[in-house]
Amino acid sequence: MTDVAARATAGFTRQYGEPPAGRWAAPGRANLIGEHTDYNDGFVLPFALSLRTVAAAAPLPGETWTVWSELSGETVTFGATEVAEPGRVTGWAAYVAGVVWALRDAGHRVPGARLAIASDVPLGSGLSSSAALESAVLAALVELGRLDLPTERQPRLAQRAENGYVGAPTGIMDQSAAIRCRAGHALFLDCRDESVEHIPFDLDGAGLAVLVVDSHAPHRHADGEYAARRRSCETAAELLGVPALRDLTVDGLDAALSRLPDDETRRRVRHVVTEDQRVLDTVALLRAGKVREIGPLLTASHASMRDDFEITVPEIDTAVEAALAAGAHGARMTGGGFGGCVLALVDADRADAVARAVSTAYAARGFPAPGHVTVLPAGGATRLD
Ligand code: GAF
Repeated sequence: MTDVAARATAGFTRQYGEPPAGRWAAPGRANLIGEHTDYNDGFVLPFALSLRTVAAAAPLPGETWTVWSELSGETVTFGATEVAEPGRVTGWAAYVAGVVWALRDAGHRVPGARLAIASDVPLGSGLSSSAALESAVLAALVELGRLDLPTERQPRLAQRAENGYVGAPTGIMDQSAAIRCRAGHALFLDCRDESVEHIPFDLDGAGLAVLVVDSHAPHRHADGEYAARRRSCETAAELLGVPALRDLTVDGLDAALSRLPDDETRRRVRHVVTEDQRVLDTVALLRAGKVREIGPLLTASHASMRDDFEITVPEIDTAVEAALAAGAHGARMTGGGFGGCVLALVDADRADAVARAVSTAYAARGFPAPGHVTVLPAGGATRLD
């Protein structure tokens, strides 16, 4: 298939009869560690993928937005009425309308535009295709309209599009990764104050690779279960009298857990508090150049998601177990859960063998064949020309 930017340009030219004024790209992401910590004001450590979504765009006079998507083959047009209130545009175009809505709601004069979207980020794989779409569209509109919205404030706005317009109660991680990541680095983000540190993540230098396995498991009840996890965490923070679970520490964990009413809530809290600590420990190792040594933290994160947060599924657990048995230094599910992808830290020359071992384990359990790809940390949203 041709390059994603070329496909966006060709789509634009075919749909609108003229070339775009520019092309803006935003990546999907894998989260190295720190799952379901973002909406608890905690820490995350994602990195951007070289898989990207590209928005080719040109300004239009007035308040009309027309968007074509390669994936659906549809063109959707909406105007001021549809972006006056959340929910009026639905389906994939809601992510685009949501960005326009959130910008206008924040007081920006959003230029009308024509857009064409092409993407290499797989949908529904937990690699954050929605944040890539929002972030590419946002970058295009900010530049076309010369809007006063510095990069570090863009993730919050893209998140608002998703929370307020699309109606998904997600945290700030995915949009931050899509917008703020740097090539060769993981993004250490404090989700409370949105401060970031770019942590060198030199896989090549360490002779390592990150293998991403797409479980191809159907997302089971992902939306409802995600919202339920978020509610449990917020209720627990309220019961414990802290602004967010981030305010608990591993040292004070047992005392905090003893004040909670039921075992399920205790397990949810234990996941979040220990996961925050695992992010800090991972960052400390990476700062010291100890890349291989983060493996056990990744695997511990997976166990916590499986046993305490209960967001994994059999296909995902099978992939993690098979990768570890085949010699991965660590492996964990990445993303919101209930399907999606696993990442495994492997010796570069073992990546194929580990991928084969996962496929064999899948076949033995009768699961449809998984996908796999090795990835390197890439950069965040950018204008292409
Ligand atoms: C999804 C959400 F969009 C993120 O905000 C984050 O909560 C993640 O699940 C879990 O870590 O990707």
